[in-house]
Amino acid sequence: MRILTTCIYCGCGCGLYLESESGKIVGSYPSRNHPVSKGALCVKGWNAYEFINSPDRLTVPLVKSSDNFKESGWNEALNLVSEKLLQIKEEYGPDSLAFLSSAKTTNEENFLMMKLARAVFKTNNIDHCARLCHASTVVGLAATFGSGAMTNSINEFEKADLFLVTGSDTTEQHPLIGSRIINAVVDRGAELIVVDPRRIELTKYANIFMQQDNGTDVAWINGMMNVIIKERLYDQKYVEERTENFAELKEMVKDYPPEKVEKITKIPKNLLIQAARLYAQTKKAMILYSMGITQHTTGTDNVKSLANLAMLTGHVGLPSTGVNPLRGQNNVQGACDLGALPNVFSGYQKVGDKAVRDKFERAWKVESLPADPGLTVTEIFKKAKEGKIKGLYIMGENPALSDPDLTQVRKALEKLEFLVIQDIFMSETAEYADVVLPAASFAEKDGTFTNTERRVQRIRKAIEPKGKSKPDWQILSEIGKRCGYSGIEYQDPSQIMDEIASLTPIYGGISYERLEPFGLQWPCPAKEHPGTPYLHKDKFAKGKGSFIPCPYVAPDELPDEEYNFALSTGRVYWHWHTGTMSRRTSLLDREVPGAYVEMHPADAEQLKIKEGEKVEVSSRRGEIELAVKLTKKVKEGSLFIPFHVREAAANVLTNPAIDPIAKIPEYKICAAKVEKI
Ligand SMILES: Nc1nc2c(c(=O)[nH]1)N[C@H]1C(S)=C(S)[C@@H](COP(=O)(O)OP(=O)(O)OC[C@H]3O[C@@H](n4cnc5c(=O)[nH]c(N)nc54)[C@H](O)[C@@H]3O)O[C@H]1N2
Ligand SMILES: Nc1nc2c(c(=O)[nH]1)N[C@H]1C(S)=C(S)[C@@H](COP(=O)(O)OP(=O)(O)OC[C@H]3O[C@@H](n4cnc5c(=O)[nH]c(N)nc54)[C@H](O)[C@@H]3O)O[C@H]1N2
Ligand code: SF4
Ligand SMILES: [Mo]
Repeated sequence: MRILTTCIYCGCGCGLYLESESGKIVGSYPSRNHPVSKGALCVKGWNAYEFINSPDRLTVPLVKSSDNFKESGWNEALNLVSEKLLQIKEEYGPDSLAFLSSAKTTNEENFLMMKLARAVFKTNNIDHCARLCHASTVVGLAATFGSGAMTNSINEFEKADLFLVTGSDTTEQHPLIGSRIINAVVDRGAELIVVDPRRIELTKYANIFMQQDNGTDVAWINGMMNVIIKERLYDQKYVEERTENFAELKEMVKDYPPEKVEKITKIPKNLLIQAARLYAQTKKAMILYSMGITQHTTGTDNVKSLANLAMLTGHVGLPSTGVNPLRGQNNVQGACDLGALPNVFSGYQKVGDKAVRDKFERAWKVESLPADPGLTVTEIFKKAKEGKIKGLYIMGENPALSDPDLTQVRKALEKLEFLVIQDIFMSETAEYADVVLPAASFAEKDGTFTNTERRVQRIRKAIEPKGKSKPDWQILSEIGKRCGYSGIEYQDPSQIMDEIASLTPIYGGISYERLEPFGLQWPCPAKEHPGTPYLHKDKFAKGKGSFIPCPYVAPDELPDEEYNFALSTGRVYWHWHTGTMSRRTSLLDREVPGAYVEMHPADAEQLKIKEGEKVEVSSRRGEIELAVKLTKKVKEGSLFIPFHVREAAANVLTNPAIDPIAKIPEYKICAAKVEKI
């Protein structure tokens, strides 16, 4: 039997069929009519089933006693979790608890986790991996445009005349979007500008490739605006009618002539001028970006600068234009939309707004909801290490591998009085847990995911949960009930969606019935609303678009004499983050079986290092051993390590310094050295 569902891996949100035979998933196949994937899948989509059957799946609850895990019944485990969390709340106060929600789980499950944190435990300490990912997008685009989501849609790529891609290795990380770009360039002659410190696959198709130093994005973006204003190539009518603060922007970018930008970024000034002219003079021009822009101590400034550039040229609020953050996890857009963030309820409604709190208090039948914004992921671990966070509940995240500066993260996990992990596998983080709750996988439950273009789509149950595992929404609801709260009982996830729609204006018109067959794009405020392919038509979500001038600030840690390389981290096509799923998929693991560091051949020659040799890479925070991969993809003086492999975890090295507003860590540059072993 084949059931139509949505891919569990990336934010493209491809449609796929899971094929089951005698209660087991045996294959995954593309959907021809799906509006995003149109009959294609990448290698992860084709193989998005093997891990479901893995013998390593968690199938029973586990409770730790004297350093060993013992199998337990659900009743015993759920009672223990509820009692212990209530006890910590009573003894140390609600804000000694924290919750990490999950961009791997459904919208309904994220909504329930934030309901549990806020309504039952009375804390706003709830966050998730968006903090490590697009937190700078959420605040940067909200400040400039009034909405922190991708402005346009994937299908609009087909009519675009230019793509400016920066900090996104699109063909590896959003493959089905990457192939749309390549098709537009090859079939229709669309222009492509790539700005990336690495010579990524897309550079082969680019008209202009600008290879800047890591962490210098504000400078080249200001430089492009300098040229555009000087040569009067900006959209004066648009700027006058639809934006505010132009004078301040103009004044600030005067300070970024191409000669100066070349010194900061290493981008040849003539190339920058050429790129500025081309982007400004092409009507249907789309900006696409991802982690190379967001994961910096200046991540928010980077995002605001791209928004400034797009508004200056009138490239927002029209089809095939816009500022398009490519969201990473299958449901990270949804986890943000549903309020798994410390400062907002679902639909970005602020916890500090009394009218909003009143609305949720009435609907949830609770006396009070907390008003002060809670802690972010990065702050939660800091406070845990200080002993101020005592209890942590993590659903579907693996911070013991994915957070920066792992030595400190692991100290924080050890210090906790009580840690609950709800996962499908025994992750590295689960090893620190007091209780491990086995969750059902995406193939074993109903729900919805929201992809990068705001498309809310169904996932559908194809088989029964493995062993005694349960869907996350049922587990959360059981915990709530055991804490004495009856307002968290549901027969079916569609009822949770009805509650979401009643409380969340951007999801107001969404119901399971209306999501057939391929979903709806929010904002969808009413039952008869068709959904919204692109945002900010005629006016910005916040009224006038705001130019926010951002001067260039250097990264927190730059190479020096001792740590002489600029180390950047990221991903490869074949693997998924901490590898819990992709390393349990034979084909993917065969293609990339272990850890490696990319190094330029010229650097290797100087250090007398050969292809495949083992080296020690170290930073001020730790060291790892891994093989060298020689490639001209990285610049001389730079290194790149995919962070997927626990045996040589890149995050032992990374810098935990954060952006002051978005609190996102600087994963994309720190100082490191390499030694032959
Ligand atoms: N195969 C696979 N796909 C994935 C994922 C995965 O784990 N595996 N994860 C998903 C998730 S959650 C996310 S967030 C996305 C991430 O998707 P991407 O952001 O595309 O992936 P990254 O490898 O983190 O790095 C992006 C690019 O930023 C560039 N870069 C590094 N430093 C800088 C800089 O200072 N400035 C600029 N402009 N660019 C820089 C890198 O060279 C790289 O090309 O991928 C999603 N898709
Ligand atoms: N050095 C470095 N570090 C980074 C980054 C980087 O570029 N460089 N990128 C950062 C970014 S952008 C991101 S998004 C994070 C990702 O960091 P994480 O979210 O911690 O990484 P994942 O491996 O995706 O973890 C997801 C977990 O969910 C589990 N899971 C899967 N399905 C389900 C389910 O249905 N229910 C439950 N309960 N669990 C499930 C998986 O087994 C896994 O343990 O990493 C960040 N870390
Ligand atoms: S592009 Fe993303 S959503 Fe599509 S099949 Fe590949 S991993 Fe899945
Ligand atoms: Mo991400």
